[in-house]
Amino acid sequence: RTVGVGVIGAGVMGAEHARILAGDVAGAHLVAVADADLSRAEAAAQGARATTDALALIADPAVEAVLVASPDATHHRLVLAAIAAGKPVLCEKPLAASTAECLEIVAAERRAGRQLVQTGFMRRFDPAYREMKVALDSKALGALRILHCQHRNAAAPAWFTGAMAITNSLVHEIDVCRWLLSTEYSAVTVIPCPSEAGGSGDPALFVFETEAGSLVSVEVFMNAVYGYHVHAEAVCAGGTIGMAHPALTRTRRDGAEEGAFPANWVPRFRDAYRLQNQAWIDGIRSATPPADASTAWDGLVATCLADQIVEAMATRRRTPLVLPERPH
Ligand code: ISE
Repeated sequence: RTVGVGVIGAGVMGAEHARILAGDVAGAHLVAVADADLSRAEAAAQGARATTDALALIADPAVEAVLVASPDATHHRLVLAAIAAGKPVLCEKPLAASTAECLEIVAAERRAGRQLVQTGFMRRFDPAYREMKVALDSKALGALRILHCQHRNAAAPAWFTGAMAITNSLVHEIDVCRWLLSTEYSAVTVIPCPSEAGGSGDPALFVFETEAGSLVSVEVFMNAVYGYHVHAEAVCAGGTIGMAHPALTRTRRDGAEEGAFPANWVPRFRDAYRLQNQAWIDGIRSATPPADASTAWDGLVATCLADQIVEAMATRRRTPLVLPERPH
């Protein structure tokens, strides 16, 4: 028996999730897609039901699990509705817009008595990050000193506003680096590019100190022009391990060598999304949520730290990072 999934949101990510769930994941079938724009929902549904009513989709008995990929501000309400219906929910990042909203989700899940929420930090399933994690966990390269990360978009998406470089983009690094290094952050220093001071803060450098005594440096550049490029290199006492070029092939001609960059994150993380969604479905079918996946608490950590980093960007001071007490 396969799990019936309803997808909410049919933008870039919702359409991609619907495609993955309809064809690329074993043990699942796509039941319905909801979007405020019915024609967009229909296009993503590929013959499954299409609706403009997200709450009706959650209530639909044929929908056994819900994937939320609607605009960030709607996540909180929809995740709470899925929990109230007792349905597993995979929510695109960020889990919610504020720490208070995330805490509500964590509390609602606890009241439900079982793990229902997975946060869509898919990089934890990316083969390159996983290879780095295996190497770092083995300590074969010695203790980690610095993890250098680059997070570049060719151009900020049209829907980008305000502090989204932090709340929508940097949150990926916040999540994947603490997972990769099995540590929490103790402080952050934010340095916006001086020529952009008082302006957009793009690009900006974020330097984290971790409880494990290492550094994590992150460049976020939302308008890097040349393409989408995410890179990480771990510098350890006895060597380094970093990602290879994102393209699988190189072309040589006219005395030069080249490898293409994708236009956005969808091709770069295609495997990660598929493996994440497969792990989610496997977890539902076996009643054992995937061990490595990002939980509601991990979603809270990312949003909570992002809020503090937005403040740190404004003050430009080294800022200690704190988390609320984790409910037991
Ligand atoms: C976007 O929302 C994503 O989630 C992408 O993975 C990220 O790289 C991009 O910067 C975000 O805007």
